[in-house]
Amino acid sequence: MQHTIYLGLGTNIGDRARNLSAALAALPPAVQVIQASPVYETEPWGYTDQPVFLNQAAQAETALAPVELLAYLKHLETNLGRTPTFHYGPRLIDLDILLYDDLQLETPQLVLPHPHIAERPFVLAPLADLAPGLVIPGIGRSVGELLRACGLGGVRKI
Ligand code: PH2
Ligand code: MG
Ligand code: MG
Repeated sequence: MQHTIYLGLGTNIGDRARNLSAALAALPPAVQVIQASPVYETEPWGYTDQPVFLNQAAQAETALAPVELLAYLKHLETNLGRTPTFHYGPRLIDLDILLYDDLQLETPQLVLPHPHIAERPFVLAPLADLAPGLVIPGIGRSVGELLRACGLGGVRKI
């Protein structure tokens, strides 16, 4: 059975545009991309003393279960050249599961929807380009509403 997912992509090391396109190209066949958002340049959030990011969102379909999808994305990050840094630190590529159908899940490994989805303009802005009316499970507000509430501070479409 196919599931609809939304992924958040982020990068702030190396050839950032190339990292995003390499990640999208590497997702199939297990993850089929339906649409990818425009790319945003975004100020670092959480830990600010690091280079600016490029962020993007993608809508995709997969038959993988949530924890399988997480393992697949981690494996892909490593294959694309990501090496471990510190919490919120610089990364060559970050592939986060933002939404998985309308699933709400809380395990030590994985929380869905993504726990910070409602407060991060670098996630909401590209997501709003794909699905402004999508209501976030557990929050009950649409992506567009959440983006208006948190504002576009620190993000610009490139
Ligand atoms: N990812 C982080 C921490 N901070 N800031 C921006 N602008 N974009 C990110 O993707 C990002 C971040 C941890 O995943
Ligand atoms: Mg992340
Ligand atoms: Mg991540």
